[in-house]
Amino acid sequence: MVSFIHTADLHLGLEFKSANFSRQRADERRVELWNTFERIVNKSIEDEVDFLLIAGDLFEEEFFTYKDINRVKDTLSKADKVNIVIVAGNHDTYNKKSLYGLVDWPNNVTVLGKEGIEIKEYPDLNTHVYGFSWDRGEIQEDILKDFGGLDEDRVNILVIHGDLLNKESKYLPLDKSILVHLGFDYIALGHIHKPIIISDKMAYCGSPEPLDFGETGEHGIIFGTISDGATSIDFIPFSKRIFIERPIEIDETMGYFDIINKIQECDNKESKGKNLYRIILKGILNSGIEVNVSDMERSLQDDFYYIEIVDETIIDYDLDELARDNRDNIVGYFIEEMKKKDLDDRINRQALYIGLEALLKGKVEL
Ligand SMILES: [Mn+2]
Repeated sequence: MVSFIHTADLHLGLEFKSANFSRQRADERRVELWNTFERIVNKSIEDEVDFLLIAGDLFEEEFFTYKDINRVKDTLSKADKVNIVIVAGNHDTYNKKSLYGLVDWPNNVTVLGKEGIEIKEYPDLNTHVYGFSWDRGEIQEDILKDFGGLDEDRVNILVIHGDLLNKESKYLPLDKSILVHLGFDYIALGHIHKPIIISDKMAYCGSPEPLDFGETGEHGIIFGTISDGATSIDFIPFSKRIFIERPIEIDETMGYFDIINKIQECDNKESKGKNLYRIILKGILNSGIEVNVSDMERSLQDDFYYIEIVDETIIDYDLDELARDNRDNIVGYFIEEMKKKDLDDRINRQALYIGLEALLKGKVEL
């Protein structure tokens, strides 16, 4: 039996500058990527797996330094009984300038496939591991077209970073049916950050630590075994935190603190203060209530590790009454004009309310 842990897309070194995080939260997240990487390596030691497969985007070359790659090396050196196979992805390309080439990797670590698909043989484990590393940020060619047959007396594993979901992708489009027919016992995929088990012989493990609100839900690693030609894999949640996007339904009877309370209830007890929340306010908002999302976020900061609020509510104006009361002024004309548009359309409705807001404020000041 051969056992393995499959990870990818750690993006070590990422600075989270594009996220809305505070400097402190961004720094913490960056440290947590490192911690999770170390936890994965430690797990591979504890579980005594034969292989740790890292399918690309281990680090962010834009931010990574020589000291950082040395830290990767030191971390991987600890797992000296684990065979570690790394392939490069589009964020950690392996070319002349690459940090991968500056390190004397320990015996247990192989960075595979610098010049096309490469094979590493592990005779003690009767296993052949194939890998392909990116040398540039975009690849569209069919790198598998000349791929020869496998030695079926061995366990065969492929580690590759590419896009199985989009045939037009600039990020190494991979054809699922072609991959299946190659006959590998397991294909360890990287690139898509959401974990996707494609079959028991092929999976995206996803990013073990999610990077933004595009990566909601559980994130982790894959543990697998191959024995007598049968592969068995399990997804293991492993991230320190998860991103949660939650819609909250508001109605016109709710006051400001009703809304605040409803938001506070989102973070349930056992993981309180741990996860990252995006709350989307939906429904009808009483026209007498001010919702200022940044003020709300600030007042809820102590209840959540991270919270951002998106206001998608519709203000509860009685349009007919407003129009009647303002028959002869600009407010009334504006409402009649806007009623000609499709007010079920969010943009139109938003325009109506923003306009009303401005006109009504103006009117009060008069
Ligand atoms: Mn990635």
